[in-house]
Amino acid sequence: MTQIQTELTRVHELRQLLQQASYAYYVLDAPVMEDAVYDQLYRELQQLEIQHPELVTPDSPTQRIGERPATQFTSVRHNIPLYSLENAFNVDELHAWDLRWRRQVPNIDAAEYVTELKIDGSAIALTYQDGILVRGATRGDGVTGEDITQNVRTIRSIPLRLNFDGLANIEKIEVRGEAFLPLEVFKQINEERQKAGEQLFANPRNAAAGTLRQLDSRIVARRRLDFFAYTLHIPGMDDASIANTQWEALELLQRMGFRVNSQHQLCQSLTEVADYYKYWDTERLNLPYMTDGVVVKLNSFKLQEQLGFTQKFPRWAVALKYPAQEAPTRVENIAVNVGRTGALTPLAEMRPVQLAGTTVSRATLHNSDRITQLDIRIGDTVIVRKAGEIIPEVVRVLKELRPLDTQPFIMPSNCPVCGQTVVRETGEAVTRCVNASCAAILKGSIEHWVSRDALDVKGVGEKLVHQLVDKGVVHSVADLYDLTAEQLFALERMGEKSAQKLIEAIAQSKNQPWSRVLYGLGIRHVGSVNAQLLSEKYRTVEELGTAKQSDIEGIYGIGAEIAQSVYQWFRISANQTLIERLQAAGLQFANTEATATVVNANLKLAGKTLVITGTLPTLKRDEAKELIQKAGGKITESVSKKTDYLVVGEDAGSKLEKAQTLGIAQLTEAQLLAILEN
Ligand code: 1X8
Repeated sequence: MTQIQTELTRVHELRQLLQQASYAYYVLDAPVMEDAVYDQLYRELQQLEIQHPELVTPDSPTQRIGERPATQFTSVRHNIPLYSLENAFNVDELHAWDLRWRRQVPNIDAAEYVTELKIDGSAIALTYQDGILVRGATRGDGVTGEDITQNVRTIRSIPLRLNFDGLANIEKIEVRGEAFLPLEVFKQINEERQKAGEQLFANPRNAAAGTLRQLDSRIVARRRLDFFAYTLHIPGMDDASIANTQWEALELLQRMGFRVNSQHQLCQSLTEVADYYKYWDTERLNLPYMTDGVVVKLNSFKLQEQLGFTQKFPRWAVALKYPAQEAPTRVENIAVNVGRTGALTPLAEMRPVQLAGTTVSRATLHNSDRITQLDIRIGDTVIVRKAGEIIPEVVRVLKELRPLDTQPFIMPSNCPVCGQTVVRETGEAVTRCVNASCAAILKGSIEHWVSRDALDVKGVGEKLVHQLVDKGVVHSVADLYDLTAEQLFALERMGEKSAQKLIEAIAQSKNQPWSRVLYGLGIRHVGSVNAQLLSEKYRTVEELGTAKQSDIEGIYGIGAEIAQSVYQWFRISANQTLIERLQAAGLQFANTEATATVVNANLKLAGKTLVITGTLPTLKRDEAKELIQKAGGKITESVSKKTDYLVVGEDAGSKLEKAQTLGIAQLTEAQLLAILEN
């Protein structure tokens, strides 16, 4: 296919996707797509249409604002349209927006901006006549919405009568804002729906929109919707000097009795705006409601009026959004990886896509159950998600876009590396290669042995391990200790010096303590924490190797599954041979006094729950986490009554406030390190 053909195909695909998504959202009330995903697809289409204006058609989703509202509610025409906001996805695009409006009004240097959090809910317009709420309407397509007055009345943070203290009695007022569901309520609703076997809401925004369009307002009342007000329209407001700026309008809304989000800020420069955006990027995750960006508005109403609106957006405001955590892409291949435990893991190889600031082209599919459940096929368009630090995963398949000739994925019956028949035990989700000499298992085992938390052999990485195994130089972890500098020097791209250094690094690993050696053996279910627990109780490999399964299980923190796995591992003769060889090579299979105290010290935080907030002076987040976890502590994201310590760094935000309210002990980095070292 030529480039233009590919692009034309993509344009059709995007239009179909967007059309289906907005129909599902606006008419059926059964959303099929995250907003962030919609935005991304929309932008991609917009971009393609800018490059190829000849491809634009009147029915393209870019040519209108929204779908027509569903018919159950009475339609209402908004007196003033509810515009949507132009999106910016980074600070550069914020600057571009700033330059654009500045070109419209020559001779302006300083301007004030108001920054507010962008609430991920559903916009509504409220009309007050002589201070009484007379109408609540959904945004709809911006021009025509639906009359949801009965439902709006159930929202407790919306005043039914305005507080006019100190204000002239104003005949007509229109207030706009965002109706939303607190995350807590959202979770609860979905739990109930799950129990009732009903379709789950994809996110709080859809749950809020769906709730607002409930015909039975008694259900709405039970859903505990909330509302933040952010816009005030009073005819002749500026002339009457009722409010001259957005800042004053927010104050006035508050005085009238509305809930206004308290996190708004007056900024004197774009730098301050960018700082606000950066600050909330992480801090917003601690809020009890969902946000997806920051709304930036020019403060002065006079300036706003001067700038006016484009076809779709106000020129004086912009939505500065946070990068998508989800994005659509196409599965080009499903590869099958074999790990060190022999587990076969399907891996989706996808067209590269930008996700939360990184390029993603592969996602694990975990096991064949997961594939069957999602029914992922080569050629499918899928939604991938990156949540926190977790590796990307496929969330769902957009079945509507599936090409005609796809085949369901079938797990191979032979190991893709060694060709031996694979095994899937009944009741297990995992298919395994059980050939002890499978090259993939061997490579994985050696990579694990040399890894940082195990024997920490510096300089031995994936590439070297693959060469050593593929060339037949190494057939077992123990063979590493028989390597000579000459053998390494013979490998591709290996200098004499580096070969010598590697030999030294391998020799150095003989000093690593018994707990690390145990972890390095790669016994299933024995991670570094369990290895520490076991090595503390069983001070030599002989003690552990001859322990009864029930005794192992008796150790605090070790469950039946782990105990069984350890017990069985020592009953395999190849493993006994491995231990003998490693012992002969000089590795540590017993605790010395020194290593014993290290192990004890490492469990200083056993059973404790910690939360980290702010930037620590020397440790990176991950490093602090790792230290705490190795000391037996548990890390959670948010502060609760169950939190034992809050580790506080610079620029701590709402977590600190919450900890103070709950009276939770705080630690500085120095105090944390002191606990770990004592
Ligand atoms: C949408 C939103 C706005 C604000 C907060 N959350 C939103 N979802 C705000 O101004 N604080 S403004 C807006 C719009 O104009 N479409």
